Amino acid sequence: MSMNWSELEKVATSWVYEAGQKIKKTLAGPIDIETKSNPDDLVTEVDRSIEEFFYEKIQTTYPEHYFLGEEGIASEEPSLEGTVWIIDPIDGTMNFIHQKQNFAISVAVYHNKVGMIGIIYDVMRDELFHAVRGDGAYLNNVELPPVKERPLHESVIGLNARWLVEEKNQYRNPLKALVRDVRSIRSYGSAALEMAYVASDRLDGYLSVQLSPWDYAAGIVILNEVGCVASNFQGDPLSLTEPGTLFASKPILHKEIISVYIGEEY
Ligand code: 2AM
Ligand code: CA
Ligand code: CA
Ligand code: CA
Repeated sequence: MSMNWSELEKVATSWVYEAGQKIKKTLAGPIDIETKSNPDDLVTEVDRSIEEFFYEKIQTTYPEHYFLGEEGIASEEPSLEGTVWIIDPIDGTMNFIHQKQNFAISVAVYHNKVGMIGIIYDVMRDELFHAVRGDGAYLNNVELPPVKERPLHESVIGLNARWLVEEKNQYRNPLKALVRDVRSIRSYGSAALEMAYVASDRLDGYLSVQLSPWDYAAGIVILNEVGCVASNFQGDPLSLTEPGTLFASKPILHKEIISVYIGEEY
C-alpha cells in the first residue's frame, strides 16, 4: 500500500501542535538541565520526553516506520530503506533554557532516502513551516513564493559567530571573508528555524560547520519546495547518517559562496 503523504503530514502536524502545548506547559516550572558533549551542549528532560512522545505515537500508529531522533529514544537502529521519521524534539535547546523562546520542533519523514515531509514549528511564536514534496512550502498554511535572489553584498546570512574565532575550525578564514563581504550576519541559535527563514526570505543563506541529520532533515524538504539548495560546504548532498557542514541558500548565491569562499578548504 502506498502512503498518502499529505494525509501523513496532517497527522504529523497534529502531533507537532500537541508536542508544542506540552513544551509550553513545562515553561511554568523548573527544568532539569544536563550537559552532553561539552559544557555548552545542553539537554533537558523536556527534550527527552518530547522525543518519547513522538516515538510512542509513531510506534503505535505506524509500527512499520523507522525512527531517528537526536536523543536516541528509539531502541533499534533506523533503516533508510522504507519510511523513517527524523526528529529533533527541541532545536535550539540553549534558547529554550535561556530565553524560553526561539526554539523549534523539527519533524521530517523520508521514504527510501527521499524527503517527503518537513515540519518546523516555532512553538512560542506559533509559526509552523511545512512542506510535502512536490506540493509547495507553507507558513501557517499560506504558501511561500519561490525565493528571489539578491546580490551577495545585499545578502543577510545566518551564521554562529563562534565559528569565526575557533582556531580549530578549518573554515574560519573563508567564513571571515564571507562575513566581510555580505550585508550582515544573524545568529538565531536554531538551525531548523534558520533554514525555515531562508525558505521564507528572512535570510538569504545559512551556514553551520557542524550539524546532524535531525537538525536539517525537515529544513531540506521545505527549502527544496521554494527553489533553495541545501548541501555541505563542498556542494555535495547532505548525509542522513553522519554529521557535517551545512550550507542552505538561494541557488545562485549558493554557487557563488561555494566557489568563491567555502568550497575549497583553506
Ligand atoms: P540543538 O539545540 O538541537 O542541540 C545552535 O547553533 C544550533 O546548532 C542548534 O540548532 C543546535 O541544535 C545545533 N547543534 C548541533 N550540534 C550541537 C552541539 N554539539 N552543541 C550545541 N548545538 C548544536
Ligand atoms: Ca542538542
Ligand atoms: Ca538540533
Ligand atoms: Ca535538539
